Amino acid sequence: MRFDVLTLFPEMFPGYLGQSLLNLAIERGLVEINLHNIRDWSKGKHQQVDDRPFGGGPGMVLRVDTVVEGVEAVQAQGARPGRLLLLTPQGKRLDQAQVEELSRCERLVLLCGRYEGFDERIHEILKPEEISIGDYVLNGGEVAAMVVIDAVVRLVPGVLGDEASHRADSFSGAERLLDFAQYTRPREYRGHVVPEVLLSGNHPEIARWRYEQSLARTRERRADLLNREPPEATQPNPNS
Ligand code: 6GU
Repeated sequence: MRFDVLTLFPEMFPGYLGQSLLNLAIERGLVEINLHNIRDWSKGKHQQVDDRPFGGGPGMVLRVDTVVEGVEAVQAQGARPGRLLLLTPQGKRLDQAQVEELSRCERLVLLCGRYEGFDERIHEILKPEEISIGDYVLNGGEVAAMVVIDAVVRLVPGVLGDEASHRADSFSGAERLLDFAQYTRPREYRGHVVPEVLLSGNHPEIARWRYEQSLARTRERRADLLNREPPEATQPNPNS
């Protein structure tokens, strides 16, 4: 799977990309990540990528010409343009169903902005899918792009050591419940003990206990997950 990231701060990514699971996926050739500096498509000797908003107001706005030309140049590299995602707090909030769908794409192009925003014509011309990672404001889309890459890459076949392990994750599968509590040695620590059932060797009993745990925890912490519609079936996108 190929990712292309367009950002004003490509230097934010290598530390994160060198992290073990991702680095392994890159070394095994399962994942390719290309970083592009939006500034490379700026014009004039000042290499200005943003400007003051027409009509006044605070902050700066990313220029339409620089961004459109940068995205088009990156999309033209490679056999297919891929799916264009724009990271913005105005976007649709990312969830595991969308992560699963994105993990089936061959190529994703991620466009990171600053929170003052993009010239509106960028949206009109490029028609990106807009993604937010939650209801709070970040200084830029870079951390959000890393979140998208992290969540998607672990679903790429061969990346996780144990293929079964992500099927048991919170939010995956038809039933979207929080994970059950896990324990390892020691059996007792500062008077806190491991639940007896987990030491019983009775696997049907353990499975039942874990399910009840998940359900109780979800009811307590995230009741909103219990009243949701099942995830929609999604259509493959011919560009990605
Ligand atoms: Cl994708 N970008 C920014 N700047 N802030 C966010 C976000 C994205 N998602 C949540 N907050």
